[in-house]
Amino acid sequence: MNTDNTIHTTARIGCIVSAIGLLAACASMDASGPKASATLEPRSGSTVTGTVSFQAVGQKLRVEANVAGLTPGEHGFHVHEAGDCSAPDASSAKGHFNPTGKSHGHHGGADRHAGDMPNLVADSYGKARLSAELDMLSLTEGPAGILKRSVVIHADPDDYKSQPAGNSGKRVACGVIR
Ligand SMILES: [Cu+2]
Repeated sequence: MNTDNTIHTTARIGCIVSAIGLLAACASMDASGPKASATLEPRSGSTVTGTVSFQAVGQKLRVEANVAGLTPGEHGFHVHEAGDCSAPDASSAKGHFNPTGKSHGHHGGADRHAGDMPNLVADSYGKARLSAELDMLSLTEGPAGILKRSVVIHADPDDYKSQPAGNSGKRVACGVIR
C-alpha cells in the first residue's frame, strides 16, 4: 500500500471540505506566506540568547524578535550578508545585507541597506521584544532573499546614519536564518 498517496488524498479532501465550510479560515491561510527563523547564539563574550522569526505578509516581511541577556537599552539589529556565525565575534557574518548597494540608514527610509532593522530595546532585565513589518526583504529566492543569511545584534544602539553600520559596536549575538 502506498502510504504517501493515502496522505495526499486525505489532505486534498480536507482542503475541499474547509473550502466549502470555512471560507474565512481559507482566506487567512492564503494571507500567511512562508516562514523562517533564526536561533540566536551569544558572541563576543555575551550571554545573549533568543529567537527571531520572519513571515511573509503580502509584499512585506514581518519580523518578531524575542531576546534575553542584553544590557538594558537600545541595540543595533540587522540582517547580515553571510549565514555564518562561526567566528567568536561573529565577524564571519560579514557586513549588512545590502543587495541594492546603498548606504546604511534608517529602516523607514528609502536609502538604506535592505538589512537595516529597528533597534531592539532591552528592559532593565535585559529582555527585548520587537515586532515590525519591513519591505526590501523576502523569504523567496532572488536578490531580496534572506534565507541562509544571518541576523546580528550589536552591543550599542544603531544611530541609523554612521557608515557602514550605524556605529553599533560589537556583535553580541548571531543566528543563521533557516
Ligand atoms: Cu549588524
